[in-house]
Amino acid sequence: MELQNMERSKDVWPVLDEFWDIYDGKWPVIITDVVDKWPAINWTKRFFQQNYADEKIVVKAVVNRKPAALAVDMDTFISELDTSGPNGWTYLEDELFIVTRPELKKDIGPNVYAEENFFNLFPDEVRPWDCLMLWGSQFSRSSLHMDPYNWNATNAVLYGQKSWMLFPPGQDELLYIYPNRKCHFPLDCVRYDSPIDAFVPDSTKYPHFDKAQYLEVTVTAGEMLIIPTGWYHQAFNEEETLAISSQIMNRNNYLAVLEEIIKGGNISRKKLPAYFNTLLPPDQVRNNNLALLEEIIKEVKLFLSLLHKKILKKGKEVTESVLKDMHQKKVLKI
Ligand SMILES: O=C(O)CCC(=O)C(=O)O
Repeated sequence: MELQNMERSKDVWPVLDEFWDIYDGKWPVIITDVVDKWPAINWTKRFFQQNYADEKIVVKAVVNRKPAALAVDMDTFISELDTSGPNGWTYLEDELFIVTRPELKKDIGPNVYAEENFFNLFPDEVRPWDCLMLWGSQFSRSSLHMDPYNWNATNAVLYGQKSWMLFPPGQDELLYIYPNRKCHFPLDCVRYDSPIDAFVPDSTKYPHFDKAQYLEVTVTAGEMLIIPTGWYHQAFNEEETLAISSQIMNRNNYLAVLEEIIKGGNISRKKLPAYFNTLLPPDQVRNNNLALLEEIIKEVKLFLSLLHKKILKKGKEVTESVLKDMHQKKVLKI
């Protein structure tokens, strides 16, 4: 059943609290007054061809019937973009391309809706990569999934247009979510994936899917979708589309994120002090109640200090090895 309540923000929100009260961590919203001011809005295919033709990027592919990530030259990827069809498409999904190039990173932002982000408190070794580059040919798409650590996601379209199916929380059975999957990250998490392509669902195989409630929207160049914690989502590129996604952990969803880190087996609940999780609910972190915000930040720091050194060591090793493999054009494990 399609839900009808999806909004684009007005030009400027009167106050940020209104965004936090109504949407953040609760309901998806399209923000129209942020991305059009980023220097990255001027990025073009030509710009990447002229400046990065020989650099390695990571594309999603299927190798020996298994999903894999393949490092190829930017030029090779660009030459494939125009050969896509409904049954074969190409999708650059690269977590490192932008963050490892300061001259590109500086073109992303500012973003007032993501300024409060406790992921910045995470140790470098396990902090989720920011600014995932998503450049897909027409017909390319993501899977139907919920994000790692259950963060709030932002997805900013620089050019092209992207359609979304967004499913409110609490519908795992209708979406046939695979049980007991892990991300296998150094800071591990539960993986929430559906086998269904929500844009062309197979109703014989997944007969209950059509009872699921969803929102469907199209986001165009210069707009940014914010997907709240707990919402399953799938994207479909209606035409060749370049987008940047990032993740947010803030006052409204930090407990959900910490819970996923516990569920990932990284920290035993028993290690946490008794007062953990007894903070006032997020509604009371309003009106610039800085003292309470400070308390939350202290809690998050304490939680992170309990991460075992082994996890940090593994995080460092994995990053180093991905960077090395990329330079050798290897098939990367995903
Ligand atoms: O833009 C896309 O293809 C989907 C991105 C997404 O869902 C994600 O980054 O989690």
